[in-house]
Amino acid sequence: EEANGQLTFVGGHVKGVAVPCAREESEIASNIVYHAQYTPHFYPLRFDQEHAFYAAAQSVRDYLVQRWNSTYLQFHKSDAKQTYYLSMEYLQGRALTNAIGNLGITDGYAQALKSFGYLLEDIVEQEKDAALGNGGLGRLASCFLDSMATLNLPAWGYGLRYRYGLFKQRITPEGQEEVAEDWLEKFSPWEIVRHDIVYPVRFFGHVQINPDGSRKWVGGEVLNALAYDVPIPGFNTKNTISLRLWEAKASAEDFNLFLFNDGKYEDAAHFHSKAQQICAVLYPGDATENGKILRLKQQFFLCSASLQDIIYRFKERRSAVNWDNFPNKVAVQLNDTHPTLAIPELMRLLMDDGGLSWDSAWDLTYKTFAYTNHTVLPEALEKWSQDIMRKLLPRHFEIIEEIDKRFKEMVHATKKDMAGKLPGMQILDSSNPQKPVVRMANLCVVSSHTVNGVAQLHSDILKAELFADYVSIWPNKFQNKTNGITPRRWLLFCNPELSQIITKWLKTDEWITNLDLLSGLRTFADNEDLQEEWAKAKLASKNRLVQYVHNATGVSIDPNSLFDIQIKRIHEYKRQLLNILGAVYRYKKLKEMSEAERQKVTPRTIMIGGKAFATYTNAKLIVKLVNDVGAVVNNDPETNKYLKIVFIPNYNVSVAEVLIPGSELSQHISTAGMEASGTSNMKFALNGCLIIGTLDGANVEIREEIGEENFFLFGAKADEVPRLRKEREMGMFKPDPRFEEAKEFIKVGTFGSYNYADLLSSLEGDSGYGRGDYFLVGHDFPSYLDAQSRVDEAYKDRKRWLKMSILSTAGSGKFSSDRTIAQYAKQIWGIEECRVP
Ligand code: T68
Repeated sequence: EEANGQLTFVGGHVKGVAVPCAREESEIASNIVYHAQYTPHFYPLRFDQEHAFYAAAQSVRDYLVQRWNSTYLQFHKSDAKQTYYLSMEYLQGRALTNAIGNLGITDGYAQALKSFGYLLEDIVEQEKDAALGNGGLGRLASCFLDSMATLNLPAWGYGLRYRYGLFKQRITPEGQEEVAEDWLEKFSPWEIVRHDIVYPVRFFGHVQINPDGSRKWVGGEVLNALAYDVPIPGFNTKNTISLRLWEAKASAEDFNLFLFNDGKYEDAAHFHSKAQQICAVLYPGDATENGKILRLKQQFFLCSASLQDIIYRFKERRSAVNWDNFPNKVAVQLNDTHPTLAIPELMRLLMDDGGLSWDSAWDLTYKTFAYTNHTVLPEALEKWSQDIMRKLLPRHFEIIEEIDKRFKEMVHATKKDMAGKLPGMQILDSSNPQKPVVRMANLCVVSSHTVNGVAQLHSDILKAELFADYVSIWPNKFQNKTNGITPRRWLLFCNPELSQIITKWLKTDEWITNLDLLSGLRTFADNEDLQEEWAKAKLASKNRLVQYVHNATGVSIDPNSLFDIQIKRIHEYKRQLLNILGAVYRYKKLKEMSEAERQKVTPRTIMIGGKAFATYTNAKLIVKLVNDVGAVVNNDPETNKYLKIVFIPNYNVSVAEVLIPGSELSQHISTAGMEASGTSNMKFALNGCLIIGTLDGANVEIREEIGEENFFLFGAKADEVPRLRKEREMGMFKPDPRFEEAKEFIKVGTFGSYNYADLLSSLEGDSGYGRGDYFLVGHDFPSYLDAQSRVDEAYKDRKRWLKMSILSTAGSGKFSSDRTIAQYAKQIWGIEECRVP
């Protein structure tokens, strides 16, 4: 409050006019004050941490808007070929640290906020995670956007603006509870609504045949797609690309005033409520028919709006439309099969709106699309009921039938020897007359010029198994693009201590955009000075993690114990059960030891975090089991100096940013052949964390890069798995007594009264649904324990451990998403740099 009785903001002392996009501390401070005053979302007499966050974020947005506009203009003027990444999911996490870091204004913001009495660390904590994704697939899309911008590539992302993203996980005595997470509660300061970018999207209706034989989709319900842009800044470049998220809207004309005035409020707003349903939640449960239709509507909504926008931009950039040029200007990447409907939608737009013949439209469509597969799990391969598809999208169903028919004709005409394989290859599968389906992966393979897997082993499995028959038809269609992660978010910003040390020892910070330079650390892996600095940085991160765990769970953990972490979606194939059974065995042995024996044991803190899909019973039981085990173990005064087991609740991107820098060992222990790639393995290795893991997904390549002596390997190999399953079915499996001991210790009620017999029975029996240990936990258990003993031994030798840790970081260069995206750009998309001067 000033002397004249006027009320003013904290920071109101800052003089000078707001200068958007300033780099001076005092100007930045003015900009923050400006936004606090003139972008009024808050009660004006309050300038608390939350208000400071929103004002700061809005001032940062000014830079982004300016750069976004220059980038758009640059792409427009150069008319470069542009990639459009279509994904139903983006796991963006928080944006403030990343934005100011990429713009190079972190210090200015830290200083400016300090002048108001705030710490930047506290202000960034105010931001809610944007969690418009489930897991690895969504986070990969977000890392890719960061790399596309940083590499100055003409590329954009398209997605959906879900009102509620991934649920918040609450842990109760019953286990996991899902709560809707309102990331838009206050509003998101990063998105810019584009009221002038609106496209109609139709559902249902019927196909009209015109006198000239052409076809038109008419009738049904029409909703509008409205664009929201989230600017994505590149690192150390002006280029700022866009993540365009679509929201569904009904038009004013669809609001029935007559019904409303008649008191029928719900009927009056019928279409408005239909529109709201589309973007209400990420991955609506699809157990019911309604749920299935809604999910398919979401997918089509993304595809139709995005393709209309792509075609609009193609036309905007030239005076006369020559469709032949379309694939020279447009590349579309399908992030798994979820956006497959973009294929028939482009066919429809080209033929029914553009007047092209089937052959021309097909030629352009084929040259436009490429498809990335992220899984070989049969239950995750999308199949849509033909009945639902015909009803919701009658014209697209016709087009899919025609694609299928022509594919079969082509095989009969040119690949006669493959005709016998058509039942597995064709798109429409009507083998079960009760439930005829459309196989989306087959549609993608048949209609795309390139198909890729996400790690070498996975791509090899695709070629040898899932897509083997297609390889004989199109031997050159299949590629590998090993996943990557952005080193900005996953090292530079989340682990500033380690980043500084790396820059100091490499004498350059160019590793930030050329991650292969990390290999330069190998020379110093034995250097004691580096090792001491390295250990100090790790301890600082561990201490931050100790604080975090205490705040989140109330459990105190010892920063001198070995921090052992497994964080990922809870799934039986990822084998959190193997981890917890190993932990239970460790606890039992500790109980049996004398105190003198215990003192020789390497103290451990095992942390497990992850969300279970709401209807996945066994995954939810695993969450409960970990919590129940932790409650007993952590409160056992005899052993809790040597072992703690903590379930980290509500695992998400910003939690990962605290956990990964503080980790020393991380577990990537899926049944070989089942994890397509994994990407957190790359994040851990990059942060100097050692890996215990199977030869699965990208683990194989990580181990190659960092050296087998620096990787704790165990378990069956992918090519042994089918035989092991068969032997099990034939009753030939003899479980290790230690495995039986661990299970028994749970069954007798050591960890409470809940009866885990149902969960544990999945590991028992020879075969059968949910039985017979499909994921080979029992088979791999002894070699897992063995690898864990090697970990304990290695940790006792501090110098050796530090060396291995340094070599992990040094060998992580390959796993930058900059490398991955550069390969996509060159080998799939055919696009080149287009840099804002
Ligand atoms: C993951 N897949 C793979 N799927 O499991 C992982 N699925 O190995 C890989 O590293 C990652 O993709 C990136 O390539 C997923 O995350 C999903 O989230 C998903 C979502 C909806 C439907 C099916």
